[in-house]
Amino acid sequence: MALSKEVLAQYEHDGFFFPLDILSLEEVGAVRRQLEDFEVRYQSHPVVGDGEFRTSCHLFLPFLDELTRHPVILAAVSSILGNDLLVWGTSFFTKEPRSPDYVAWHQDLHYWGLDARDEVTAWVALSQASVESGCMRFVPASHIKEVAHADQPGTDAMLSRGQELVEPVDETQAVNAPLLPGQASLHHGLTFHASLPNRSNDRRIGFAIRYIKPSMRQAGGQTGVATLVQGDDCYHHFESAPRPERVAAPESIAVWQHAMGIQKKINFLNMKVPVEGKEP
Ligand SMILES: O=C(O)CCC(=O)C(=O)O
Repeated sequence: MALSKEVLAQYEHDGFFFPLDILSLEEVGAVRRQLEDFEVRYQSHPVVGDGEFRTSCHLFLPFLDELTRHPVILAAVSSILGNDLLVWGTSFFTKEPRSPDYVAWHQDLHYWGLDARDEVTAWVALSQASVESGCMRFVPASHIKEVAHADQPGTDAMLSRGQELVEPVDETQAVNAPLLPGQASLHHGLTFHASLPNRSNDRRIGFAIRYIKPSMRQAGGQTGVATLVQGDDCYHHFESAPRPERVAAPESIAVWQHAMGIQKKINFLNMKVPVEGKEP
């Protein structure tokens, strides 16, 4: 369903909105089971094993490709970006039970080398995202301008570069965004957001889907890879990714490797401190 006028106005003012009901408990359980089955079966895989798969694995996992096309998510995101939608990338943010992993305050678009701001992330909770398990936190109305970031890589920082805002955030302004399994939040790529460690006994699993308008371009002369999930792409600014037909088929993994190569280059373009093995 499209976002109501009131919700849209709230999103435009705050730069985020939650919760949206996307999957039933049974449906989200099935997605989580498929994911965890994949994690166990492929943990020693030379290419996608050991956490490497967590970025853009919708390119080789059909059940996640399906989730990026969920009609409720597409209707909500279309209310903001219009009918034509590309998925530019996806990321799993998985915090193991009682793990110290955290996400520092940051703005997504600062790092993605895109030439405009027509981007929305749908962050889908595949397990409970509570204050205890380290749900997302947002600063309302922070998406108005881009601000300076610095790289502070640390072992528990989940972002690839340990990127964080240079100026401290006024934590009293932060809004927690707790979600039940199967619910999602939406946020704009310039909204300040972060999350604290998981103090619960379950995994906190978030699947972030990055939607853009096809008119966007990858800046810096790069041609990114993106998937048309609704409407038309009359711009062809991105290489189009085919839909995966079965789990981890070699041809889909090849597409993913190609896309990851480009994405890493973009994300690490101005990298000062090398960090291996983390998500872009
Ligand atoms: O899952 C988190 O805690 C952070 C997610 C995030 O930074 C994002 O989706 O852009």
